[in-house]
Amino acid sequence: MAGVLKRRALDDATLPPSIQVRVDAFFPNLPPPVSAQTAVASILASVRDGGDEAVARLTSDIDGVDVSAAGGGLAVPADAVAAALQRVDPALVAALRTSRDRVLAFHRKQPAGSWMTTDLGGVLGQLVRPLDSVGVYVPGGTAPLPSTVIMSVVPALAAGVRRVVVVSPPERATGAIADVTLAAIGVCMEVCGEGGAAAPGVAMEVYRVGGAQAVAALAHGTATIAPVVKIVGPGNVFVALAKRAVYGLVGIDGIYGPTEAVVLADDAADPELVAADLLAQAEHDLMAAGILITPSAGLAARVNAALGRQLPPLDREAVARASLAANGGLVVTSSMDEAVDLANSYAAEHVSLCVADPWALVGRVTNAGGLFLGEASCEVLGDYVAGPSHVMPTGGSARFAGPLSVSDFVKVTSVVGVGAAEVPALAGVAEVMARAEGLGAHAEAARLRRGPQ
Ligand code: HSO
Ligand code: ZN
Repeated sequence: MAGVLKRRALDDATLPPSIQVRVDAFFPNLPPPVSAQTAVASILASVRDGGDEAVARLTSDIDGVDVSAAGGGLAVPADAVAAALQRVDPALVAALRTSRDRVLAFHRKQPAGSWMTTDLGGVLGQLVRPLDSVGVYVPGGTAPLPSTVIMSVVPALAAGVRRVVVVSPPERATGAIADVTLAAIGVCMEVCGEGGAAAPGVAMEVYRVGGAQAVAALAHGTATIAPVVKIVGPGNVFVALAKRAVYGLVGIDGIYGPTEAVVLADDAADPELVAADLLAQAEHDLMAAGILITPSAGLAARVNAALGRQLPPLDREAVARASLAANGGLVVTSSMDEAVDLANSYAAEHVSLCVADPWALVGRVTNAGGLFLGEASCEVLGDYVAGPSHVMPTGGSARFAGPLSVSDFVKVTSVVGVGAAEVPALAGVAEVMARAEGLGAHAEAARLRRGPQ
């Protein structure tokens, strides 16, 4: 029987001490210590009641940027997006376009069509239609993630959503969303709008606002930002808690916590590649988890040595080292079966199969946001360009949820078209059940359809 790998819950315990200090500092009117939950509740109420002014005050306090009307406002105009696209490295623009096209092609294959049947009597079926509007949260902070724009916006475009609202925090130094993020928004805009190749007539809007205040603005609406019907995308703990709090008022895709990767490897795996994949995970942030699970103690030792060699030259060595120490692991099991059981119980966002015959394990790894088969299929390809969205379930939610997909951007309406031929029999059933529930009006509505017996 496999043991368990534990992860920390999405609460204050997951906040690095630096953020806990900031929470206290920004809410001088709340009795310390201010928890992330309390801070988020306060932000949501402020924006609900105070609209744009509250958003500007919070953005000034938290991000140090003036987004009031006097400071240029919240909206990022299309020409600012176009200008950023001109400023960034053309090689990046080309890469973003390739990524966009592959992600679009992948999501267009996801079946989400309406259907009708006459096999069950009358006409029964489902209408599957795009959501009217969605808000896409794109994290900013120390490492802007333009890939997250592609991975969240493009599935919405593939689903046919007509209004896509992107929010991302402005950088303290410039007051703007990072150029690389704007460039990714720009390549998505290229396929929208009048005559847009992928999404004709789709309007994209961009606002420079982040954190719980962005989620609040999207959910409640402000004078500048009209409310959306669903909010998607990853973010920090404040974003995650805010999404959880507004769920019901709007839809959400999921609650995303720290990113996590499990590498299942056998003795034949290349330790340099396994170490590289663990480090690619660990460099995300202090809370990211990169875990090797293997039945080979020899491989674990070789990966450990490779980690030691590969860490020092990394730009983000300190982050990677700290997250490996806090949340990483080299776990040696007694067998591959036990390794798979452990991975299934952990239900990681990403599971890489660095084994001789990855297809032999595909059917056995039942809880994973994304499965990466073989040493060539590293998670990093999935992060940027393979095709599926890299927005995937974390925190064990892969037990019940999957990656962001077209199904997140559509709603299903059932269609019941019972005809004269079918109604007597069905109404008879309904009438009996209604009487058992003591619902006389229901029974009568059915009886009138049943007609004389
Ligand atoms: N691995 C992250 C996504 C990402 N990686 C963005 C690099 N940029 C969570 O799936
Ligand atoms: Zn990544």
